Amino acid sequence: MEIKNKIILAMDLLTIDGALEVGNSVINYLDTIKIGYPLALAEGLPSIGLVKDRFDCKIIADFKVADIPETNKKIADLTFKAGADAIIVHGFVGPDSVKACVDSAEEFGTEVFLLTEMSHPGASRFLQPAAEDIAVMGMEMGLKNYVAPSTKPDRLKKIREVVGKDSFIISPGVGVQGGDPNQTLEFADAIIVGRSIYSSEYPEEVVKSIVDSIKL
Ligand code: FNU
Repeated sequence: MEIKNKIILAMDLLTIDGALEVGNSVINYLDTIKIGYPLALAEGLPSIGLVKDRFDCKIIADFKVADIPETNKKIADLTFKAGADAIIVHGFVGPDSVKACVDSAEEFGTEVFLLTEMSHPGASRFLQPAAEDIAVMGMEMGLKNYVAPSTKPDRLKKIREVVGKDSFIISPGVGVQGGDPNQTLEFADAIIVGRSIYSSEYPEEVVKSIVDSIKL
């Protein structure tokens, strides 16, 4: 996926009006927006199409899909039907569950991002010990896109080693969670930033300063 300025905005606002307002002020600097449960549950699945149409941008649906294959397929089908260009899928559920989402993406001509390890401290207990194996599974399945944490550069580096230079890694946790844009981009292809941008009084200035600070 081509991502302008290597920044994905995590649009975790709770109203579509708020989301559109933030989008308006930053859309000149980015072309990819991540919509997750906060906005989709607050405003419904049509918020995906609404944001996509308003800003003519790519939408990554962060639904961390983690169910049995049959249910995963339904979730992915509905998400892509709503206009998402990609969906984030948990890897720990195993290859059959992930494949159900890949099958859906192939039908819709869209993409799957495989979540390997998460950015919050608690992820070290269960997910971290499995993360490299999840990445290995992704490579065995021929997947190209991965999610790995910016808050743990050593772990991000490890995941990069497993998936190789030709894979595409997007990395959440930059800003409020403590991740640094440039350090993250040593190993990731794009950063995901939410609160630092949308909670700021001046979202445009924040995005601009991140873009300026990134050595493109
Ligand atoms: P911000 N997110 C995350 N860590 O933070 N999808 C993960 O490991 C992961 C994610 C999401 O902290 C999180 O849900 F897999 O405000 C939020 O939407 O910058 C965004 O990335 C980070 O938001």
